[in-house]
Amino acid sequence: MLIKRPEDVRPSEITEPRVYAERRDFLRNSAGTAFALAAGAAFPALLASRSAQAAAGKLSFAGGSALSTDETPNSLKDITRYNNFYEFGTDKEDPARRAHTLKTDPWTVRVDGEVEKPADYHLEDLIKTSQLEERIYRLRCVEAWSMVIPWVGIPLAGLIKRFKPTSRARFVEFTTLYDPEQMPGQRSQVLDWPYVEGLRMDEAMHPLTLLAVGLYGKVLPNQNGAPIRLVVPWKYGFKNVKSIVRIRFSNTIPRTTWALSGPGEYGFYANVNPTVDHPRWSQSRERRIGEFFKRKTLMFNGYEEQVAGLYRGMDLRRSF
Ligand SMILES: Nc1nc2c(c(=O)[nH]1)N[C@H]1C(S)=C(S)[C@@H](COP(=O)(O)O)O[C@H]1N2
Ligand SMILES: [Mo]
Repeated sequence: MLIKRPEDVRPSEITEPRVYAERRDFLRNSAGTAFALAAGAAFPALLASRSAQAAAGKLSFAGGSALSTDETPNSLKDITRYNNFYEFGTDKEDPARRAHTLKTDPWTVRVDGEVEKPADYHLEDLIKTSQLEERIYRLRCVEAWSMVIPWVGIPLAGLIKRFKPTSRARFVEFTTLYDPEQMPGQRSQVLDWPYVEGLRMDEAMHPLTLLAVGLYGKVLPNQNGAPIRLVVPWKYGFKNVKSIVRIRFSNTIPRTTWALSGPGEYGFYANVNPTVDHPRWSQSRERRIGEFFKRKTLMFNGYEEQVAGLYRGMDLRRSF
């Protein structure tokens, strides 16, 4: 990002996504899955079996969301070996090699600020009491590469309602774990740690916005932001903050890591916008990892129909 220019990536094999799509169709067509999900909140026995599944790395979730793209997901290999996670180094291959030092269980998420009842939540409890959904989304990095990723996550809007923000809450701030022992990249000053990102309340409440806890049907690999990370598909990748330990509601705009480190380069909104270039490179095209030719970048990363209304009347050149 600040460090590197977009780089070329060799195409890689994409057999895996096809196999996965077949498995998904199978799940979607099996009535049992739908029943288990609908009943999940009501029956402790099913909850127990769900956490047993989680222990095995699998997750129960509803598939086939109307909000998913029908594009072919990138391979698990691409998604887990080409990452941005500066807490584990600035090279794309660093997180896959080094993120095993992150301990994700037990994990607590602090909810505070402008909420009726600030509290610490055990992640396990949040997952057990939520309906997980699969959402296949495009991810567009500000470095002009992109991927398609089958997330499993919790729609953020439902959680926020449970947290009961006060009427003063206008923004939501998300903070990554700070622990240089587990996250060796934090020993270098490449960013101002901990990594912080934020959304306006209406963005956080948008039905597309997800807190991902899995991908390809299994719990999140560490390098992808385990155990819980934000996914906002119409924004540049850096908004999708990983390994979240704190969700704070505030009345004032959060001081976000990339906007602080390069105010002229990374805005608070960070909406994907092919007509507003990054000062050091064009944003009009992108390379889908695994493909050779570049493709056009779409306004709001292709989610214009769903989200343009959030920004009506705003000057997107100034509020970039
Ligand atoms: N805590 C933290 N979150 C982060 C980052 C990071 O360095 N640290 N990188 C961001 C960037 S720039 C991108 S493109 C996405 C990459 O997510 P992925 O590796 O799961 O594809 O994570 C985002 N979230
Ligand atoms: Mo990114």
